This record gives sequence, structure tokens and C-alpha cells, in this order.
Amino acid sequence: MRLLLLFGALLGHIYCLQTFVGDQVLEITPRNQEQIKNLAELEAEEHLQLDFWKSPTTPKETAHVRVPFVSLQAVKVFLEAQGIDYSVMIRDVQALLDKENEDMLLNQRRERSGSFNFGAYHTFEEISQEMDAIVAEHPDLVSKVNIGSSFENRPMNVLKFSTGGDKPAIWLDAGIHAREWVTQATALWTANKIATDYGTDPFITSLLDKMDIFLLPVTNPDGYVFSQTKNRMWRKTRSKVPGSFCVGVDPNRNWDAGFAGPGASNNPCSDSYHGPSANSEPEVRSIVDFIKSHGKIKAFITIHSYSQLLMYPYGYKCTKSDSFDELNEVAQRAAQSVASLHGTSYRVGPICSVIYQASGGSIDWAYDSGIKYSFAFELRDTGRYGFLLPASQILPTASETWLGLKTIMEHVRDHPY
Ligand code: INF
Ligand code: ZN
Repeated sequence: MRLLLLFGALLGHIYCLQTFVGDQVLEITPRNQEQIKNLAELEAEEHLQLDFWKSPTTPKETAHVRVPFVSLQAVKVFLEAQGIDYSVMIRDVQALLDKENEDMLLNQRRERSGSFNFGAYHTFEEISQEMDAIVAEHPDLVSKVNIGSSFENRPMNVLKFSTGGDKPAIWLDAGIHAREWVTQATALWTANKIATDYGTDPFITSLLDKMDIFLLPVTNPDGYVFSQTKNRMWRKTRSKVPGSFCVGVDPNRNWDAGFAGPGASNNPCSDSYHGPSANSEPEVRSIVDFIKSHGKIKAFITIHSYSQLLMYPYGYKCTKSDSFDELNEVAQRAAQSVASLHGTSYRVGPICSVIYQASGGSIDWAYDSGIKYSFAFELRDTGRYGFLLPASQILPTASETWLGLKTIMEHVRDHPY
């Protein structure tokens, strides 16, 4: 009976859900500039429907590409003909999605007769309820601030951690890209960590004596819901784009920092589409308005996955920022803190040198708006599971990330400006 129920629930989900049966994620290692060009040409073939999880940048660096089952043959023939090395990273994407879905359903049953499990993936609704629960349990420290609504009118709720008044503050956000599920989960764990450790952990206590923290766990609510109900690989917002059949804008190309420059697409069907204008997405606009009206945000930290990177400005240009030396020093130390727990190794540097030139990103906007301490995390892993990180890695990811966050926040606390 139990199994039957589970099966029914699974079927119900699959019914309206895009499936990825037989899709593979290939790890591709171009040997030279020529082969990188070949891969760029492959990416441009829209009919192949390739999903570049990680783009090739320099020779010997790997690319990760999800290839739909129907394109597998063609892509493998192409790679072999060009003599480009590749291996299969994920043999059947759908098998991982089935496991993930089954885990979520089992956990939901368990939570009905128990407490919230931070080591599981949750729906938007469940996350919102847990945020309310954290506020209810710590009313003197935590409050909920509504900063606006998503395109589909879901609330953008920020948790404010404050011992009173409006102090200089640290901004943290996660989940700006829908499919990066470990980030929303990590943010919620972090919220609970801050709330429960205040008063006992000397670091968090001393920080909150001087500063406030604002934390937005689900920056792209519509995309998150879509990634759980329709298409697990969804990255963008869900806004209607005038004059196109394609939906959504890359919210990390939509900020007013080198908007529409290199590393963003003007094709509404692209996963890195910058949108019709800067701040066109209500999700981005809401954060910009909030931060401007607050006026005392001293650090801006955004959490993505995957690749294990800690980056700072700039992305829209490849020149050093004025704060390069200080940001680099802080980021290097934060990466060491992350590694100290489970040995997870991070690469550190400006966006443009660590990944690629990317314009319209949030931390560039924050930095150019006067928020010196602007950082972007890319959490686990380096590709074994990519965006499909098993729930069993949520707690280790969240706890190691917390050590990195602490190192940055400590520096911010001790270097007022
Ligand atoms: N990768 C980059 C992206 O937005 C990360 C990034 C961060 C770019 C900051 C620019 C600025 O394309 C991901 N991976 O989204 O999570
Ligand atoms: Zn991202």
C-alpha cells in the first residue's frame, strides 16, 4: 500500500514534468583553442538543445554539457571526428532526478511526524513555513521583511537578524538561479544556525552586536517552483518576454553593471539572456530598491552552485578593482576556512579570470554601488553531480560554507567604512 502511494505520487509528478530519460552529462576536455572554437560552434546549434552546465574557457579545462538523449549520437560523433576528449559524467540524468524526487517525498512523510530536516530539499512553500517558524522561535532576533514580489507574484521574504534598530548590515542571497538547489537549502540552514547560535557562539553574538544580517534564501521563487514542478534544469526567472515565445531572463545578467555587455546573451531563448533592460526582473528590482533605501549595506554575498569557487569583482570587465588586494586576501582566507572542515577545495579570484567575462552580475552592481565587500560563492561539487547534488551533501556543504561566511563577516565587522 505504502509503495503504491509512493508510486502514484511519483507518476503524478512525472506526468507534467519534463523528463530527462537517457540524457547524459558529458565531461569534455578541449586540448587547444581550435577545439574550444569547435565546442562554441556546437553550443550554437540550437536544434541539439545542449545545456552547457560549465562552459569551456581555456584548453585542458573541462566543459560539462547535458546532452538530450536524441542528440547524444550526433554529439559523440562530432567530438570523435574532431578528436576532442570526453567522458560520461552522468550516465542517466533521469535516474538522479528520480532518486531526488523519491527522497523528497519520503522526507515529507517523515517531517509530518517529526521536525524540519535541514538535510533535505524542500518546496518553496515548505521553505516559507520554516522561515516563519524560525521567526516564531526567535522573535527578539529574527524578523521577516517583505521586499517585493516575483513576476508570478510570490513574496520575496528576507530574514532580518538584528538586536535592534537599523545597524550597518550584511546582505546574503541564494537561489538566484533556480536549479542550484543546494544554495536555497544552505541559506535556510544558515538562517537556523545564526538564530540558534546567537548568545552562545561568541562570533555571531559579537557580529550582531554591531551589525544586522539580511538573508534571502529564495531569490528566484518562480524559477524554483518551476524547477520542482516542470523542469528540473530551469535557471532563469519566469517572466514573459515581449516578442518571444521563450520565457525568462537570467537574473544574474540583469543588474545594472555593464548591462548587455560581453558574457550575456540578447537571445531570449538563451539561458544567459540579459532581459529587455537592466532591472527588468521584479526579483532584481526588489533587491536593488531595498539595498538602496537601506543605505548601510556593507557586504553583499551571493550564493550559487556549482564549481567550488569564491569570486569577487569584476565580471563585466577584466581589469582589477581598486579593492583587489584586500578582497583577494579575505577570499583566500575564507576558502581556507571552507577547506578546514572536510577538505573541500575552492578556487579564488575575480569572476573574469576564474570563469569568464560575464556582465550584469549582482556583485559587480553591488561593488560599483559602493559595497566594497562583494563576493560570489559557487558551492559543491566540481561536477560529479553538478546541479543534482544529492541531499546527503546538504549538511556538509552548509557547514563548510558557514566557516567561509564567518571569515568574510568577521573581516567586515572589523573593517568598518
Ligand atoms: N555561474 C555564473 C553565472 O552567473 C556565476 C557568476 C557569478 C557570474 C557572479 C557572474 C557573476 O553564469 C553560475 N553558476 O551561475 O552557478
Ligand atoms: Zn548560478
